[in-house]
Amino acid sequence: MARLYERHTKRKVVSLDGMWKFRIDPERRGIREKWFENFPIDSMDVVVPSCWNNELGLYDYEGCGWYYTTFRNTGNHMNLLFHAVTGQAEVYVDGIHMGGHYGGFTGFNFVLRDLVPGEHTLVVLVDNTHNDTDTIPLARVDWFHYGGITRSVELMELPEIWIQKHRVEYTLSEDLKTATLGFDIHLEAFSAKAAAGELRILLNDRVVARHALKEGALAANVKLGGIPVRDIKLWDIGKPNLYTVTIEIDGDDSVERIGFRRIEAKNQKILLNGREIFIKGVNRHEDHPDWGFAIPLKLMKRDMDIIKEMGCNAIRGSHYPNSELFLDLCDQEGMLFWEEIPMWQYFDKHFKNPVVVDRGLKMLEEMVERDYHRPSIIIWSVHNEVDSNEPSCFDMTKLFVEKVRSLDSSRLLTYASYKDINDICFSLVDIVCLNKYLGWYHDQMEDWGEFIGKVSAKLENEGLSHLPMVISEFGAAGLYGDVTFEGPKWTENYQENYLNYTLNLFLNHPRLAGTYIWQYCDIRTAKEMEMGRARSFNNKGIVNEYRKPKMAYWTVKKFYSSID
Ligand code: ADA
Repeated sequence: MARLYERHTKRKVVSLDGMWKFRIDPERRGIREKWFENFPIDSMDVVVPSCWNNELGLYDYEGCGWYYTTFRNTGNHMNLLFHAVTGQAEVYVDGIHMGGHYGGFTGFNFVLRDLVPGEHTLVVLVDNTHNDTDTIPLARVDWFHYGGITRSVELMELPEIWIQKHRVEYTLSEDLKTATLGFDIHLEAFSAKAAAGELRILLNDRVVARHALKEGALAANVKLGGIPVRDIKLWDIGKPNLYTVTIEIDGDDSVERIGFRRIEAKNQKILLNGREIFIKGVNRHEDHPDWGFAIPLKLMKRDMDIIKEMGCNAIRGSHYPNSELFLDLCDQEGMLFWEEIPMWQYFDKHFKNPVVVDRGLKMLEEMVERDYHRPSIIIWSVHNEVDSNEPSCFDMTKLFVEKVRSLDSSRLLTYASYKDINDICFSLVDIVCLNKYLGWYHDQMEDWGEFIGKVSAKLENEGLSHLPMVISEFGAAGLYGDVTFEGPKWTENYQENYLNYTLNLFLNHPRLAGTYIWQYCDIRTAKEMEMGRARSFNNKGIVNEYRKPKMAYWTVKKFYSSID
């Protein structure tokens, strides 16, 4: 399953999820031996989507892997859509290279035109290698580089004229009672003979606009605006009022879900629909010992239920664009979301590397274009714990921020900083987000008050005192089941005591607009980090990797449930 609602009612959509053939390629022989034409017979049967690291014997494998399946096409033109393939993907249909895609957490597609009816082969090379020079993410990260076709694959039959992409925008009246809709729609035709007809826009199945299409155009851009929607029901935390927008032409349609809401940063506060909110957040990786990144819907729902039960109103998708299924859940359950690209702990040499900068820009573009319509997403973040005290970082961050703002000016923009009083990039963003582990890696938890004061004074001195401050990461490890009278570091007691102290300080601190606890669940870490991580896991989860609660769960619930 790719999404929680039907995005096309007129297209025939076939899921290619299921059993595929798979073979690892550690020596990278597949290209020269043309596996895309003759797939090796000594391959194994795997489920797509999944991570190959969850196959027996491949727990640690990072490298290249090849997938093979067949499909039958019913129509002349098909859209082949991958929702995520880790690292670099190369796609072959009937032995012909369709193209590739870089980036493991956003989708990509190929339009297969004039396909002869019958059976076709589909072969995918997945290169999940990372380095310390120019991949995003780098090899050294604090999560595991699971490999594979980790999210769904779909095949859609395309009519002669089809809706290639669309953007639904809206403005809200000051009293938040009326929305004005705007549309930017791109149509493609496979032949000039294709009949055009009429384009219609429906809001909750009611036609709100019509537009006559010109005959004979091979491509068309339709811009419509000024369409009023009165007495709107706002989307809000725990009140997920969603509207269905259908863009329809004679042979095709595209369905989008939107929510009317306004997010602002003003006078050190974050406002949702004109109301000051305190972000009660948690950092969540998409990780589980049995599924890796390829988490099934039921587990996503369980995570959402536990996070809501804990009193959270926000989730940070640390540290990459999440599954669209999980984001659909956030939209329909009224959960705020922070989305980012996996630029984790980069430094000067990377900021000056055009490959890194270009890849980062492309990932930001794909993330915003993919998830623009989601009411749950209130924050876009451009990197995590990079050397933002470097002038070269300021230059790169400026490019990244300009790219995101050019695609979407309606959301808050930030990055997660661990340079705090030495950071030189805060002027570029809407909110200041700080990752700090006082009382875990260094210093004492009692140093937090002074730390917040120092950063606040820095912002004051730089004329940035209007920016809200959020603690975007804080926490301590607690090994599940390790409970002692003394409660030293690594015990559940220490973690519980740590979160008790910090949440009590943060939730009552006038200068803070929110907190994201590190982290929701224990996760597997990369081999580059394992010597600093008991069990080769990051153990700062409030629940363990099997979602079993630690002592800290009830402390978080006490604090997060005590305020709105
Ligand atoms: C950093 C990083 C997280 C995690 C955390 C930790 O803040 O952003 O991904 O590694 O530290 O557990 O130390």
